[in-house]
Amino acid sequence: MMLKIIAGKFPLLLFYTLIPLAIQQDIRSLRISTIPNGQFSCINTTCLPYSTIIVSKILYCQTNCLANIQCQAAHFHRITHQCQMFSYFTWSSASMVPDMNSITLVVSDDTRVPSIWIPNWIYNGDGETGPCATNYDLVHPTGWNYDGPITQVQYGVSNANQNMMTPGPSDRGKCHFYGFNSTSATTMWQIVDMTTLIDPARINNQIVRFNLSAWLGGYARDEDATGISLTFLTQANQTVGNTTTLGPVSPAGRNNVTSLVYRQSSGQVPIGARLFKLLVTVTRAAGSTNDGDVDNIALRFYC
Ligand SMILES: [Ca+2]
Ligand SMILES: [Ca+2]
Repeated sequence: MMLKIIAGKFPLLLFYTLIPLAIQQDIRSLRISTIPNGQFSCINTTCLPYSTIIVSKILYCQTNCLANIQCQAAHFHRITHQCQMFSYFTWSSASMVPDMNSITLVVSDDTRVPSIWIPNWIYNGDGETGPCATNYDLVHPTGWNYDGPITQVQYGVSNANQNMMTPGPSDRGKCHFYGFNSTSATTMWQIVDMTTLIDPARINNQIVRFNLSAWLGGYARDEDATGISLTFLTQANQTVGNTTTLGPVSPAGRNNVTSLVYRQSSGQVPIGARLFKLLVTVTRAAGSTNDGDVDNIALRFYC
């Protein structure tokens, strides 16, 4: 008999606390997958919790779910501290809705194929790794390939549009990316081999899905804008499947206000895909500076 938590950070005490629960109920070996910043919703069926309780921390949401054999999944909300427990959950019947205040917990037994959920496959998607410009200077984004002067810049830098008060993500951190002084478009990209953690057979069985999200924006009525594209590649670097895009967000798309707005898209990883290319393009259309901005770029896989 064994009980494991395969993701998330939990005190070692939890391991010992939960073993008696497993023994007492003589349940099978269990594991809990934690899905940060995501709330599941059912695609084709009514999806209501069988029980909702208020707990002070996520740990208690986990223990309540594990203590009840009926509980297949739970959803913990960081603000309301609501712990909703569900008696029915399958990956094929659920879709994951990004919500930075939510954590989804999924219980499965060890005999099942483990689910995949990697928190974020984009390195430094939030601009918080490595240096960022504290003045109107060029600082290339850490961990990204780039073409042109795309810059990792601190919120609040004069001439760099976004600050801590402009509309955008609440978890914006200190820095974001923007186009700086490029005369036309400037880009940054990452190419990542998915098979380091995802079995290619699961991709070819069409059970691996993705969710791509980012906060895109710009300056007032300035038409400079940022767009993102996600392309899947074969082992031979040939494009496979459709390209998924976010943005670019026009001034009208952000109500002509200097801001970052949330965009996301989900889909299925196509058969034959082994790598992905995530490309960010910041395009100057007006004025002397390239005022397209982006922060919190995230790509997640699940099945
Ligand atoms: Ca950031
Ligand atoms: Ca401009």
